[in-house]
Amino acid sequence: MSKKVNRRTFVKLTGAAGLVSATEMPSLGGSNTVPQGSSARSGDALRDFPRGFIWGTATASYQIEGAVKEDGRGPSIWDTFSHTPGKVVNNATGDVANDHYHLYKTDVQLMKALGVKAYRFSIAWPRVFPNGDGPPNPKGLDFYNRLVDELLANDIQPFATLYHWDLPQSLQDRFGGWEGRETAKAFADYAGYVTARLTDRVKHIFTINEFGAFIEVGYRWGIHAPGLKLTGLRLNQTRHHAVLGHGLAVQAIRASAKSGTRVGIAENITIPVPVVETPTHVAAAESAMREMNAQYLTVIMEGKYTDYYLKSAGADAPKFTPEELKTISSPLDFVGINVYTPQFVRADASSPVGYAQVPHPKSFPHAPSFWLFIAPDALYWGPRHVAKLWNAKEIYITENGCSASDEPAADGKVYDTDRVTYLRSYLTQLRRATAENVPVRGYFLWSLMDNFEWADGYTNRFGIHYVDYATQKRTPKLSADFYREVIARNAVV
Ligand code: PNW
Repeated sequence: MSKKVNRRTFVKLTGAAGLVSATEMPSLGGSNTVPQGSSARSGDALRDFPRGFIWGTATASYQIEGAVKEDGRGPSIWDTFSHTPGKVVNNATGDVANDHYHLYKTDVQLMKALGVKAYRFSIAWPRVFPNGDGPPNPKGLDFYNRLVDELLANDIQPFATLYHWDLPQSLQDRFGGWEGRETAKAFADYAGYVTARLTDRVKHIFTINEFGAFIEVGYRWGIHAPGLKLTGLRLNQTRHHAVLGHGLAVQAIRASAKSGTRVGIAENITIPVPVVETPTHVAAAESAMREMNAQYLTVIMEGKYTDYYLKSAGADAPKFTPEELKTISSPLDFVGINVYTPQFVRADASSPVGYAQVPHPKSFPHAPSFWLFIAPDALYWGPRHVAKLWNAKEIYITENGCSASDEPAADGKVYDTDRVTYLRSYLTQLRRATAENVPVRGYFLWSLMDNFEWADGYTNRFGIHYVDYATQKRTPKLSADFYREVIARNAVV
Protein backbone atom coordinates (compact mmCIF):
# COMPACT_ATOMS: atom_id res chain seq x y z
CA MET A 1 0.00 0.00 0.00
CA SER A 2 1.42 3.39 -0.93
CA LYS A 3 2.22 5.91 1.75
CA LYS A 4 -0.41 8.44 2.68
CA VAL A 5 0.33 11.69 0.97
CA ASN A 6 -1.23 14.88 2.24
CA ARG A 7 -2.38 17.76 0.10
CA ARG A 8 0.88 19.68 0.37
CA THR A 9 3.08 16.77 -0.58
CA PHE A 10 0.74 15.94 -3.41
CA VAL A 11 0.88 19.46 -4.74
CA LYS A 12 4.64 19.25 -4.55
CA LEU A 13 4.69 15.93 -6.34
CA THR A 14 2.50 17.18 -9.13
CA GLY A 15 4.38 20.42 -9.38
CA ALA A 16 1.24 22.51 -9.19
CA ALA A 17 1.26 25.70 -7.21
CA GLY A 18 -1.84 25.56 -5.12
CA LEU A 19 -5.04 23.75 -5.94
CA VAL A 20 -4.80 21.19 -8.69
CA SER A 21 -7.62 21.78 -11.07
CA ALA A 22 -9.70 19.05 -12.56
CA THR A 23 -8.20 19.66 -15.98
CA GLU A 24 -4.75 18.81 -14.68
CA MET A 25 -5.95 15.43 -13.47
CA PRO A 26 -4.36 12.39 -15.01
CA SER A 27 -6.72 11.05 -17.65
CA LEU A 28 -9.13 8.28 -16.77
CA GLY A 29 -7.78 4.88 -17.38
CA GLY A 30 -4.52 4.28 -15.61
CA SER A 31 -3.47 6.11 -12.53
CA ASN A 32 -2.14 3.54 -10.13
CA THR A 33 0.70 5.92 -9.42
CA VAL A 34 -1.57 8.64 -8.08
CA PRO A 35 -0.86 9.12 -4.39
CA GLN A 36 -3.41 7.75 -1.97
CA GLY A 37 -5.67 10.08 -0.11
CA SER A 38 -5.72 12.67 -2.81
CA SER A 39 -8.77 13.28 -4.88
CA ALA A 40 -7.13 16.43 -6.26
CA ARG A 41 -10.40 18.33 -6.17
CA SER A 42 -11.49 21.14 -3.94
CA GLY A 43 -12.44 19.95 -0.47
CA ASP A 44 -10.07 16.99 -0.62
CA ALA A 45 -10.02 16.57 3.11
CA LEU A 46 -13.69 15.70 2.90
CA ARG A 47 -13.10 13.00 0.34
CA ASP A 48 -10.33 10.84 1.77
CA PHE A 49 -11.01 7.40 3.23
CA PRO A 50 -9.07 5.94 6.18
CA ARG A 51 -5.70 4.40 5.40
CA GLY A 52 -5.87 0.73 4.52
CA PHE A 53 -9.53 0.94 3.55
CA ILE A 54 -10.41 -2.23 1.63
CA TRP A 55 -11.94 -1.55 -1.78
CA GLY A 56 -13.51 -4.57 -3.42
CA THR A 57 -16.14 -5.92 -5.75
CA ALA A 58 -18.76 -8.61 -5.20
CA THR A 59 -20.55 -11.37 -7.12
CA ALA A 60 -22.44 -14.57 -6.31
CA SER A 61 -22.11 -18.12 -7.63
CA TYR A 62 -25.42 -18.74 -9.40
CA GLN A 63 -25.38 -15.26 -10.90
CA ILE A 64 -22.08 -15.68 -12.76
CA GLU A 65 -20.71 -19.24 -12.81
CA GLY A 66 -22.81 -21.20 -15.32
CA ALA A 67 -21.47 -24.77 -15.72
CA VAL A 68 -24.44 -25.99 -13.73
CA LYS A 69 -23.91 -29.63 -14.62
CA GLU A 70 -20.14 -29.69 -14.54
CA ASP A 71 -17.83 -31.65 -12.23
CA GLY A 72 -20.61 -33.24 -10.24
CA ARG A 73 -22.59 -30.15 -9.20
CA GLY A 74 -26.09 -31.04 -7.96
CA PRO A 75 -29.19 -29.03 -8.83
CA SER A 76 -30.16 -26.03 -6.72
CA ILE A 77 -33.56 -24.46 -6.11
CA TRP A 78 -32.54 -21.72 -8.56
CA ASP A 79 -32.02 -24.26 -11.37
CA THR A 80 -35.50 -25.60 -10.72
CA PHE A 81 -37.06 -22.16 -10.38
CA SER A 82 -35.42 -20.58 -13.43
CA HIS A 83 -36.40 -23.61 -15.54
CA THR A 84 -40.04 -23.20 -14.51
CA PRO A 85 -41.68 -21.18 -17.29
CA GLY A 86 -42.84 -17.72 -16.29
CA LYS A 87 -40.74 -17.33 -13.15
CA VAL A 88 -37.84 -15.30 -14.61
CA VAL A 89 -38.05 -12.51 -17.19
CA ASN A 90 -37.62 -14.03 -20.68
CA ASN A 91 -37.35 -17.43 -18.96
CA ALA A 92 -33.64 -16.77 -18.51
CA THR A 93 -31.57 -19.25 -16.49
CA GLY A 94 -28.11 -19.37 -14.93
CA ASP A 95 -27.12 -22.38 -17.06
CA VAL A 96 -24.34 -20.40 -18.71
CA ALA A 97 -24.59 -16.94 -17.11
CA ASN A 98 -21.13 -15.28 -17.37
CA ASP A 99 -19.40 -18.64 -17.81
CA HIS A 100 -17.20 -17.55 -14.93
CA TYR A 101 -16.54 -21.20 -14.08
CA HIS A 102 -14.32 -21.26 -17.16
CA LEU A 103 -13.44 -17.56 -17.42
CA TYR A 104 -12.44 -16.91 -13.81
CA LYS A 105 -8.88 -16.03 -14.75
CA THR A 106 -10.15 -13.34 -17.13
CA ASP A 107 -12.39 -12.00 -14.36
CA VAL A 108 -9.54 -11.85 -11.86
CA GLN A 109 -7.65 -9.75 -14.42
CA LEU A 110 -10.62 -7.34 -14.60
CA MET A 111 -10.26 -6.89 -10.86
CA LYS A 112 -6.54 -6.48 -11.06
CA ALA A 113 -6.97 -3.72 -13.64
CA LEU A 114 -9.35 -1.95 -11.26
CA GLY A 115 -6.83 -2.22 -8.47
CA VAL A 116 -9.25 -3.84 -6.01
CA LYS A 117 -7.77 -5.24 -2.85
CA ALA A 118 -10.50 -7.77 -2.15
CA TYR A 119 -13.15 -9.85 -3.87
CA ARG A 120 -16.35 -11.13 -2.32
CA PHE A 121 -17.66 -14.25 -4.08
CA SER A 122 -19.94 -17.04 -3.00
CA ILE A 123 -19.47 -20.78 -2.89
CA ALA A 124 -22.16 -22.92 -4.49
CA TRP A 125 -23.27 -25.38 -1.82
CA PRO A 126 -24.51 -27.90 -4.45
CA ARG A 127 -21.04 -28.02 -6.02
CA VAL A 128 -19.56 -29.10 -2.70
CA PHE A 129 -22.44 -31.28 -1.46
CA PRO A 130 -24.58 -32.17 -4.49
CA ASN A 131 -27.43 -33.31 -2.21
CA GLY A 132 -26.85 -30.68 0.48
CA ASP A 133 -25.71 -33.33 2.94
CA GLY A 134 -24.21 -36.78 2.52
CA PRO A 135 -21.06 -37.41 0.50
CA PRO A 136 -19.02 -34.34 -0.54
CA ASN A 137 -17.88 -33.76 -4.12
CA PRO A 138 -14.19 -32.76 -3.92
CA LYS A 139 -14.18 -31.65 -7.56
CA GLY A 140 -16.71 -28.96 -6.66
CA LEU A 141 -14.49 -27.44 -4.01
CA ASP A 142 -11.51 -27.65 -6.39
CA PHE A 143 -12.99 -24.83 -8.42
CA TYR A 144 -12.84 -22.53 -5.39
CA ASN A 145 -9.31 -23.68 -4.63
CA ARG A 146 -8.31 -22.62 -8.13
CA LEU A 147 -10.14 -19.31 -7.81
CA VAL A 148 -8.62 -18.51 -4.41
CA ASP A 149 -5.11 -19.32 -5.63
CA GLU A 150 -5.61 -17.11 -8.68
CA LEU A 151 -6.83 -14.23 -6.51
CA LEU A 152 -3.93 -14.48 -4.11
CA ALA A 153 -1.44 -14.69 -6.97
CA ASN A 154 -2.85 -11.31 -8.05
CA ASP A 155 -2.76 -9.76 -4.57
CA ILE A 156 -6.53 -9.82 -4.12
CA GLN A 157 -7.89 -10.99 -0.77
CA PRO A 158 -10.67 -13.56 -1.03
CA PHE A 159 -13.82 -12.93 1.07
CA ALA A 160 -16.09 -15.98 0.73
CA THR A 161 -19.86 -16.17 1.30
CA LEU A 162 -21.14 -19.67 2.06
CA TYR A 163 -24.77 -19.16 1.12
CA HIS A 164 -25.98 -16.82 -1.59
CA TRP A 165 -29.32 -18.52 -2.27
CA ASP A 166 -28.42 -21.58 -4.38
CA LEU A 167 -29.80 -24.13 -1.92
CA PRO A 168 -29.34 -27.77 -2.95
CA GLN A 169 -32.68 -28.89 -4.41
CA SER A 170 -32.53 -32.11 -2.43
CA LEU A 171 -32.85 -30.17 0.85
CA GLN A 172 -35.89 -28.37 -0.51
CA ASP A 173 -37.44 -31.70 -1.53
CA ARG A 174 -36.70 -33.55 1.70
CA PHE A 175 -37.06 -30.85 4.35
CA GLY A 176 -38.89 -27.95 2.73
CA GLY A 177 -35.57 -26.08 2.54
CA TRP A 178 -35.28 -23.50 5.32
CA GLU A 179 -38.71 -24.50 6.59
CA GLY A 180 -36.96 -27.50 8.10
CA ARG A 181 -34.52 -27.38 10.99
CA GLU A 182 -32.55 -30.12 9.17
CA THR A 183 -31.43 -27.56 6.58
CA ALA A 184 -29.89 -25.38 9.30
CA LYS A 185 -27.94 -28.40 10.54
CA ALA A 186 -26.84 -29.39 7.02
CA PHE A 187 -25.67 -25.82 6.43
CA ALA A 188 -23.44 -25.95 9.51
CA ASP A 189 -21.90 -29.24 8.36
CA TYR A 190 -21.21 -27.79 4.91
CA ALA A 191 -19.76 -24.63 6.52
CA GLY A 192 -17.38 -26.68 8.66
CA TYR A 193 -16.26 -28.76 5.69
CA VAL A 194 -15.46 -25.75 3.51
CA THR A 195 -13.81 -23.83 6.35
CA ALA A 196 -11.40 -26.67 7.11
CA ARG A 197 -10.26 -26.69 3.48
CA LEU A 198 -10.11 -23.00 2.57
CA THR A 199 -9.13 -21.01 5.64
CA ASP A 200 -5.43 -21.61 5.15
CA ARG A 201 -5.93 -18.94 2.45
CA VAL A 202 -9.39 -17.39 2.94
CA LYS A 203 -9.36 -15.24 6.07
CA HIS A 204 -12.87 -13.73 5.90
CA ILE A 205 -15.98 -15.88 5.76
CA PHE A 206 -19.58 -14.70 5.51
CA THR A 207 -22.18 -17.26 6.51
CA ILE A 208 -25.36 -16.14 4.79
CA ASN A 209 -26.24 -13.41 2.31
CA GLU A 210 -29.44 -11.45 2.94
CA PHE A 211 -32.03 -13.26 5.02
CA GLY A 212 -34.14 -10.20 4.32
CA ALA A 213 -34.16 -11.09 0.62
CA PHE A 214 -34.09 -14.87 0.22
CA ILE A 215 -36.63 -15.60 2.94
CA GLU A 216 -38.97 -12.67 2.26
CA VAL A 217 -38.77 -12.73 -1.54
CA GLY A 218 -38.43 -16.53 -1.88
CA TYR A 219 -40.50 -18.03 0.94
CA ARG A 220 -43.01 -15.22 1.52
CA TRP A 221 -43.65 -13.38 -1.75
CA GLY A 222 -42.91 -16.32 -4.05
CA ILE A 223 -40.94 -14.12 -6.45
CA HIS A 224 -37.62 -15.91 -5.94
CA ALA A 225 -36.83 -19.61 -5.50
CA PRO A 226 -38.37 -21.71 -4.06
CA GLY A 227 -41.43 -19.62 -4.97
CA LEU A 228 -43.42 -20.19 -1.78
CA LYS A 229 -45.99 -17.94 -0.16
CA LEU A 230 -45.75 -18.79 3.50
CA THR A 231 -47.56 -16.84 6.20
CA GLY A 232 -48.01 -16.87 9.96
CA LEU A 233 -46.17 -19.37 12.09
CA ARG A 234 -44.73 -21.27 9.13
CA LEU A 235 -43.10 -18.09 7.84
CA ASN A 236 -41.77 -17.06 11.26
CA GLN A 237 -40.41 -20.54 11.89
CA THR A 238 -38.64 -20.47 8.51
CA ARG A 239 -37.06 -17.15 9.42
CA HIS A 240 -35.98 -18.65 12.73
CA HIS A 241 -34.37 -21.66 11.06
CA ALA A 242 -32.41 -19.38 8.77
CA VAL A 243 -30.84 -17.40 11.63
CA LEU A 244 -30.32 -20.66 13.51
CA GLY A 245 -28.48 -22.00 10.45
CA HIS A 246 -26.26 -18.93 10.59
CA GLY A 247 -25.50 -19.45 14.30
CA LEU A 248 -24.77 -23.16 13.91
CA ALA A 249 -22.50 -22.31 10.98
CA VAL A 250 -20.58 -19.73 13.04
CA GLN A 251 -19.89 -22.43 15.62
CA ALA A 252 -18.87 -24.95 12.96
CA ILE A 253 -16.57 -22.38 11.34
CA ARG A 254 -14.90 -21.57 14.66
CA ALA A 255 -14.41 -25.28 15.33
CA SER A 256 -12.69 -26.02 12.03
CA ALA A 257 -11.01 -22.74 11.00
CA LYS A 258 -7.28 -22.18 10.77
CA SER A 259 -6.10 -19.43 13.11
CA GLY A 260 -6.70 -15.88 11.96
CA THR A 261 -10.05 -16.66 10.31
CA ARG A 262 -12.71 -14.00 10.79
CA VAL A 263 -16.39 -14.71 10.48
CA GLY A 264 -19.40 -12.49 9.90
CA ILE A 265 -22.58 -12.00 7.97
CA ALA A 266 -23.81 -10.10 4.90
CA GLU A 267 -27.31 -8.83 5.57
CA ASN A 268 -29.46 -6.41 3.64
CA ILE A 269 -30.81 -4.70 6.71
CA THR A 270 -33.80 -2.46 6.38
CA ILE A 271 -32.19 0.96 6.79
CA PRO A 272 -34.33 3.51 8.61
CA VAL A 273 -33.36 7.02 7.51
CA PRO A 274 -34.71 9.87 9.65
CA VAL A 275 -36.88 12.17 7.53
CA VAL A 276 -35.17 15.18 9.08
CA GLU A 277 -31.89 14.96 11.00
CA THR A 278 -33.12 16.18 14.36
CA PRO A 279 -32.55 14.26 17.62
CA THR A 280 -36.21 13.16 17.81
CA HIS A 281 -36.33 11.70 14.32
CA VAL A 282 -32.88 10.17 14.75
CA ALA A 283 -34.03 8.44 17.94
CA ALA A 284 -37.08 7.18 16.05
CA ALA A 285 -34.83 5.80 13.31
CA GLU A 286 -32.71 3.99 15.91
CA SER A 287 -35.77 2.35 17.42
CA ALA A 288 -36.93 1.44 13.92
CA MET A 289 -33.56 -0.13 13.17
CA ARG A 290 -34.06 -2.68 15.95
CA GLU A 291 -37.69 -3.41 15.17
CA MET A 292 -37.49 -3.54 11.39
CA ASN A 293 -34.64 -6.03 11.59
CA ALA A 294 -36.03 -7.95 14.58
CA GLN A 295 -36.21 -11.34 12.88
CA TYR A 296 -32.69 -11.21 11.49
CA LEU A 297 -29.84 -8.90 12.47
CA THR A 298 -31.37 -7.80 15.78
CA VAL A 299 -31.73 -11.33 17.16
CA ILE A 300 -28.24 -12.16 15.85
CA MET A 301 -26.71 -9.16 17.62
CA GLU A 302 -28.85 -9.20 20.80
CA GLY A 303 -29.65 -12.88 21.33
CA LYS A 304 -33.33 -12.16 21.72
CA TYR A 305 -36.34 -11.31 19.66
CA THR A 306 -37.70 -7.86 20.50
CA ASP A 307 -40.74 -7.73 22.78
CA TYR A 308 -42.65 -5.84 20.14
CA TYR A 309 -41.99 -8.49 17.46
CA LEU A 310 -43.07 -11.34 19.73
CA LYS A 311 -46.13 -9.44 20.89
CA SER A 312 -47.17 -8.48 17.36
CA ALA A 313 -46.67 -12.06 16.12
CA GLY A 314 -48.78 -13.43 19.01
CA ALA A 315 -49.63 -17.08 18.43
CA ASP A 316 -47.57 -17.00 15.22
CA ALA A 317 -44.34 -16.19 17.08
CA PRO A 318 -41.58 -18.69 16.25
CA LYS A 319 -40.95 -21.57 18.66
CA PHE A 320 -37.43 -21.42 20.06
CA THR A 321 -35.33 -22.39 23.04
CA PRO A 322 -32.96 -20.17 25.07
CA GLU A 323 -30.12 -22.35 23.81
CA GLU A 324 -31.06 -21.62 20.20
CA LEU A 325 -30.99 -17.90 20.90
CA LYS A 326 -27.50 -18.32 22.31
CA THR A 327 -26.41 -20.15 19.17
CA ILE A 328 -27.99 -17.52 16.91
CA SER A 329 -26.10 -14.76 18.70
CA SER A 330 -22.69 -16.47 18.63
CA PRO A 331 -20.21 -13.55 18.63
CA LEU A 332 -19.12 -12.30 15.20
CA ASP A 333 -15.82 -10.73 14.18
CA PHE A 334 -17.49 -8.31 11.80
CA VAL A 335 -20.85 -7.26 10.43
CA GLY A 336 -21.42 -6.94 6.68
CA ILE A 337 -24.36 -4.98 5.36
CA ASN A 338 -25.69 -4.69 1.83
CA VAL A 339 -26.86 -1.13 1.24
CA TYR A 340 -29.08 -0.07 -1.61
CA THR A 341 -32.21 1.69 -0.51
CA PRO A 342 -33.68 3.60 2.45
CA GLN A 343 -36.79 3.26 4.58
CA PHE A 344 -37.75 6.74 5.75
CA VAL A 345 -39.13 7.05 9.26
CA ARG A 346 -40.37 9.86 11.46
CA ALA A 347 -40.94 10.17 15.16
CA ASP A 348 -44.43 9.18 16.25
CA ALA A 349 -45.26 9.53 19.94
CA SER A 350 -48.49 7.59 19.50
CA SER A 351 -46.64 4.42 18.45
CA PRO A 352 -45.41 1.94 21.11
CA VAL A 353 -42.05 1.86 19.31
CA GLY A 354 -41.87 5.61 18.79
CA TYR A 355 -41.73 5.76 15.00
CA ALA A 356 -43.85 5.65 11.87
CA GLN A 357 -42.79 4.58 8.39
CA VAL A 358 -42.99 7.20 5.67
CA PRO A 359 -43.77 5.61 2.30
CA HIS A 360 -41.90 6.74 -0.81
CA PRO A 361 -43.95 9.24 -2.76
CA LYS A 362 -44.73 8.22 -6.35
CA SER A 363 -42.20 10.71 -7.66
CA PHE A 364 -39.30 9.34 -5.56
CA PRO A 365 -36.42 8.52 -7.94
CA HIS A 366 -35.51 4.88 -8.36
CA ALA A 367 -33.24 2.74 -10.51
CA PRO A 368 -34.70 0.38 -13.15
CA SER A 369 -35.05 -2.18 -10.34
CA PHE A 370 -38.44 -1.13 -8.95
CA TRP A 371 -37.31 -1.54 -5.33
CA LEU A 372 -34.11 0.49 -5.60
CA PHE A 373 -35.05 3.95 -4.36
CA ILE A 374 -32.08 6.24 -4.49
CA ALA A 375 -31.06 7.86 -1.21
CA PRO A 376 -27.30 8.18 -0.67
CA ASP A 377 -27.72 8.82 3.06
CA ALA A 378 -28.68 5.14 3.46
CA LEU A 379 -24.93 4.51 3.22
CA TYR A 380 -24.39 6.80 6.20
CA TRP A 381 -27.25 5.61 8.40
CA GLY A 382 -26.81 1.87 7.76
CA PRO A 383 -23.32 1.51 9.26
CA ARG A 384 -23.95 4.22 11.84
CA HIS A 385 -26.94 2.34 13.27
CA VAL A 386 -24.99 -0.93 13.37
CA ALA A 387 -22.09 0.72 15.19
CA LYS A 388 -24.22 2.73 17.60
CA LEU A 389 -26.85 0.14 18.50
CA TRP A 390 -24.64 -2.94 18.70
CA ASN A 391 -21.20 -1.53 19.17
CA ALA A 392 -19.87 -3.36 16.11
CA LYS A 393 -16.13 -2.88 15.84
CA GLU A 394 -15.61 -3.96 12.24
CA ILE A 395 -18.15 -3.26 9.53
CA TYR A 396 -18.05 -4.00 5.80
CA ILE A 397 -20.33 -2.70 3.14
CA THR A 398 -20.73 -6.07 1.48
CA GLU A 399 -22.79 -4.73 -1.43
CA ASN A 400 -23.72 -1.36 -2.87
CA GLY A 401 -24.49 -0.47 -6.47
CA CYS A 402 -27.36 0.10 -8.85
CA SER A 403 -29.03 -1.12 -12.00
CA ALA A 404 -29.01 1.10 -15.09
CA SER A 405 -30.10 0.86 -18.71
CA ASP A 406 -26.49 0.56 -19.91
CA GLU A 407 -26.72 0.90 -23.67
CA PRO A 408 -23.34 0.80 -25.43
CA ALA A 409 -22.54 4.01 -27.36
CA ALA A 410 -21.30 4.07 -30.95
CA ASP A 411 -17.72 3.59 -29.71
CA GLY A 412 -18.76 0.46 -27.80
CA LYS A 413 -18.35 2.09 -24.40
CA VAL A 414 -21.13 2.32 -21.83
CA TYR A 415 -21.24 5.88 -20.43
CA ASP A 416 -23.23 5.06 -17.29
CA THR A 417 -23.18 8.54 -15.83
CA ASP A 418 -26.25 7.62 -13.76
CA ARG A 419 -24.33 4.83 -12.00
CA VAL A 420 -21.29 7.08 -11.51
CA THR A 421 -23.50 9.74 -9.94
CA TYR A 422 -25.13 7.12 -7.73
CA LEU A 423 -21.79 5.74 -6.56
CA ARG A 424 -20.24 9.15 -5.99
CA SER A 425 -23.21 10.29 -3.92
CA TYR A 426 -23.39 7.11 -1.85
CA LEU A 427 -19.63 7.04 -1.26
CA THR A 428 -19.73 10.65 -0.10
CA GLN A 429 -22.15 9.53 2.62
CA LEU A 430 -19.98 6.56 3.48
CA ARG A 431 -17.09 8.99 3.85
CA ARG A 432 -19.23 10.96 6.26
CA ALA A 433 -19.58 7.81 8.37
CA THR A 434 -15.86 6.99 8.40
CA ALA A 435 -15.09 10.63 9.27
CA GLU A 436 -17.26 10.16 12.37
CA ASN A 437 -15.23 7.07 13.23
CA VAL A 438 -17.92 4.59 12.33
CA PRO A 439 -15.63 1.55 11.93
CA VAL A 440 -16.26 0.71 8.28
CA ARG A 441 -13.22 -1.21 7.04
CA GLY A 442 -14.17 -1.96 3.46
CA TYR A 443 -16.62 -1.61 0.61
CA PHE A 444 -17.62 -4.19 -2.01
CA LEU A 445 -19.22 -2.74 -5.10
CA TRP A 446 -22.10 -4.78 -6.55
CA SER A 447 -21.16 -5.86 -9.04
CA LEU A 448 -17.88 -6.59 -10.78
CA MET A 449 -19.85 -7.28 -13.97
CA ASP A 450 -23.40 -7.60 -15.28
CA ASN A 451 -24.91 -10.94 -14.31
CA PHE A 452 -28.04 -13.04 -13.79
CA GLU A 453 -30.21 -10.68 -11.75
CA TRP A 454 -32.51 -13.35 -10.28
CA ALA A 455 -36.17 -12.96 -11.30
CA ASP A 456 -35.15 -10.05 -13.58
CA GLY A 457 -32.97 -12.41 -15.61
CA TYR A 458 -30.41 -10.52 -17.67
CA THR A 459 -32.55 -7.40 -18.05
CA ASN A 460 -31.31 -5.41 -15.07
CA ARG A 461 -27.59 -4.82 -15.26
CA PHE A 462 -25.65 -3.98 -12.07
CA GLY A 463 -22.08 -4.39 -13.35
CA ILE A 464 -19.27 -1.90 -13.75
CA HIS A 465 -18.18 -4.13 -16.64
CA TYR A 466 -20.60 -4.61 -19.50
CA VAL A 467 -21.12 -8.24 -20.48
CA ASP A 468 -22.10 -9.18 -24.02
CA TYR A 469 -23.69 -12.54 -23.27
CA ALA A 470 -23.46 -13.71 -26.90
CA THR A 471 -19.67 -13.46 -26.90
CA GLN A 472 -18.91 -13.33 -23.14
CA LYS A 473 -16.89 -10.20 -23.81
CA ARG A 474 -16.49 -7.94 -20.77
CA THR A 475 -15.99 -4.19 -21.35
CA PRO A 476 -15.27 -1.66 -18.59
CA LYS A 477 -18.04 0.94 -18.29
CA LEU A 478 -17.40 4.55 -17.30
CA SER A 479 -18.21 3.46 -13.73
CA ALA A 480 -15.21 1.09 -13.84
CA ASP A 481 -12.99 4.06 -14.76
CA PHE A 482 -14.54 5.99 -11.89
CA TYR A 483 -14.01 3.17 -9.40
CA ARG A 484 -10.38 2.69 -10.48
CA GLU A 485 -9.75 6.34 -9.63
CA VAL A 486 -11.50 6.04 -6.26
CA ILE A 487 -9.32 3.06 -5.37
CA ALA A 488 -6.09 4.64 -6.58
CA ARG A 489 -6.71 7.81 -4.57
CA ASN A 490 -8.50 6.17 -1.63
CA ALA A 491 -10.95 9.02 -1.97
CA VAL A 492 -14.23 10.00 -3.57
CA VAL A 493 -13.63 11.52 -7.00
C1 PNW B 1 -29.09 -8.31 -3.59
N1 PNW B 1 -35.10 -6.05 -2.68
O1 PNW B 1 -30.40 -8.67 -3.84
C2 PNW B 1 -28.33 -9.60 -3.77
O2 PNW B 1 -27.47 -9.93 -2.71
C3 PNW B 1 -27.66 -9.73 -5.08
O3 PNW B 1 -27.52 -11.08 -5.40
C4 PNW B 1 -28.42 -8.94 -6.13
O4 PNW B 1 -27.98 -9.16 -7.42
C5 PNW B 1 -28.30 -7.48 -5.74
O5 PNW B 1 -28.74 -7.25 -4.42
C6 PNW B 1 -29.08 -6.55 -6.67
O6 PNW B 1 -30.42 -6.88 -6.66
C7 PNW B 1 -31.51 -7.96 -3.54
O7 PNW B 1 -36.13 -6.39 -3.29
C8 PNW B 1 -32.68 -8.30 -4.21
O8 PNW B 1 -35.12 -5.15 -1.81
C9 PNW B 1 -33.87 -7.69 -3.92
C10 PNW B 1 -33.89 -6.69 -2.96
C11 PNW B 1 -32.73 -6.34 -2.29
C12 PNW B 1 -31.55 -6.97 -2.58
